[in-house]
Amino acid sequence: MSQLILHHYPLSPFAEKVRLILGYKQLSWQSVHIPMYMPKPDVVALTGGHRRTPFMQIGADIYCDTSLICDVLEHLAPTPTLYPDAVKGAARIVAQWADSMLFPVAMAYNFQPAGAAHVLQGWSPEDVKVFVQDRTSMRGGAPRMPPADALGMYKSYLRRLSSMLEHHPFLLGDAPCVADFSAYHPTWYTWRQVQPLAGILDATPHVRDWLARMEKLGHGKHTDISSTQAIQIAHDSTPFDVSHETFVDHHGIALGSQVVVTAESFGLEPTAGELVAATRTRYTVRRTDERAGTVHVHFPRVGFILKKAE
Ligand SMILES: N[C@@H](CCC(=O)N[C@@H](CS)C(=O)NCC(=O)O)C(=O)O
Repeated sequence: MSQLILHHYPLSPFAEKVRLILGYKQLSWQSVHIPMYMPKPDVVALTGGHRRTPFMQIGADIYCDTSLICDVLEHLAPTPTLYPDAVKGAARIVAQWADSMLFPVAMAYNFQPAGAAHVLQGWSPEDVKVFVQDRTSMRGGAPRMPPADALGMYKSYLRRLSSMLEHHPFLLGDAPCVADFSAYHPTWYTWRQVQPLAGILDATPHVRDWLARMEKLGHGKHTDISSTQAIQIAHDSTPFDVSHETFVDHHGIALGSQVVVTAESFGLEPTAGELVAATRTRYTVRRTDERAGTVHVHFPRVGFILKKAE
């Protein structure tokens, strides 16, 4: 099998979720650093439009969204599991809560003026301006949550996590599961990236200790490659055959149709191509790029909208 390639940047919380899972599963991988904001021509050459961070590549197969990346990594390396049998449903539900509720609250807290100044120190004023504009337009122009509201919500969420850690070392038991990785990345950001604001964690020592336990899992073994090399790898590879996968149709869109897949919210750049698979849990779109050749781009159903191309 081709190497796992993670396209990411060091400051990305969602990328930290995947890096730590790669460490937990002791996988070796190749690392491509991508830009933090648009334009991202080498990202789009592979994904066809989707611009969120991170995404994973295996040869000519591109996996978007960390929930799908988790499933793919679990399939490739089932042990240790992200979905322990006894808490399978709860693990996914808590992970989804952390990714969609805890994350924006934590980031609104982390990016209050003192946090933003810390993270962006050393950036040129032009870079800061472009970054802020990029994230504002990703939110559809909506303002970030006011810091005072974020503070109260974040404190409540940290207390809830702390309660979960009172009787065992990880959120749902004696070993980490997907919920731990999802709750880790926004709190890791507070702890490791915005130290001036990390005092908020002092009120929940269980959470602090758990962060330290999680960090020890590491990132696995990785080597750096360039985005040009990654595109060449895609170009020289053939996507996995998906023709045997059971087709599940909820849209009245036949396989072979030209479709567009878009995230449900935040970062709405669409990916267009031919629908070649739609399973219970994911869509696969086949597209051809001048530089990357023919690739299969995979999206989870949860969080994405499938439409027939106009
Ligand atoms: N649901 C997505 C969320 C990913 C996400 O929001 N990533 C942030 C970075 S942590 C992002 O894409 N920011 C804009 C960018 O990197 O261009 C996932 O699980 O992968």
